[in-house]
Amino acid sequence: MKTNRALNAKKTEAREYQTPASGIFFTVKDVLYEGRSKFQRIEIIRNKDYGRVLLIDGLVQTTERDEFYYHEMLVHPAMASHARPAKVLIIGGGDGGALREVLKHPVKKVWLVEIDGKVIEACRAHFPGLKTTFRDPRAELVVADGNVFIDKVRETFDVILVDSSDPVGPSTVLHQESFYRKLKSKLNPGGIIAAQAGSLMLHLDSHARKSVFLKKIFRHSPLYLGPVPTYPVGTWCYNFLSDKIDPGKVRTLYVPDGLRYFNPDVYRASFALPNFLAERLKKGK
Ligand code: AG3
Repeated sequence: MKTNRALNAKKTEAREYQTPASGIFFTVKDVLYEGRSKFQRIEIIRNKDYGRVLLIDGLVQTTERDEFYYHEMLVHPAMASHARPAKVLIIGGGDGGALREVLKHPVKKVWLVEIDGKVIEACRAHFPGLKTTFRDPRAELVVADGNVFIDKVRETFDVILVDSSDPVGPSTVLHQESFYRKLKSKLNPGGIIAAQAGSLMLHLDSHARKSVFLKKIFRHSPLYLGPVPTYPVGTWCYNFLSDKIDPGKVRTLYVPDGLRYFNPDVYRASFALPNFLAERLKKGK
């Protein structure tokens, strides 16, 4: 198995090559965790500007400084659009950030299905802000492959959130038609799925390819955007998928107190797409 390291040999710097020719780097204050699981290489370092940074196979997954941009935008558009989300499923998201955001809503139960138990352990140990989240009695942690879990699970859900990695490499399956069909079969009437969809600039092909099949599966399948400073090119895309809820027509949003990024204006603005993306989606593949 080939895995990429972010740390250099002297462990003074961690970098992600976003393309072979450009990327992002962090100087290292401390290395908090370095390990390899059955699935991937996990590194947690500390940086002066971004605090703790989690990298998996050399790709930035989350940083203390900007994780709320991503987690609030992955979770709240779907959760706030649903009048009463009681049962929620998160696929991926072993760092616990998405779980923390879901738990800000009055949900009954949240399942978090992460393939790699080592990611959960490492984040629990080294991201102190997330400890209590994992202890919430409404949360059930399942270490399993999301794609297999969804075949077997008997429950159905009001909201499903897909907090995967990029639409290339090991989590490719979480960006395929068959997976979305399975997710839909586990969605309650009126349910909503939100999925991280990749970078605005780097994953255009993937957005175009996915939009073709998502349109066939869901009545409403808009993409929405949000900034994430440490992800490739800084702007990130998410899929909003539902048969019932059209985000353009939602009148009441259920927004928990104390959020740092998300609010009703951000919600509305996030569905506005730049021309090059809208045109590409219209063209399909
Ligand atoms: N999920 C999305 C990470 C994608 C980042 N891609 C990259 N750096 N090339 C991260 C999990 C956060 N809960």
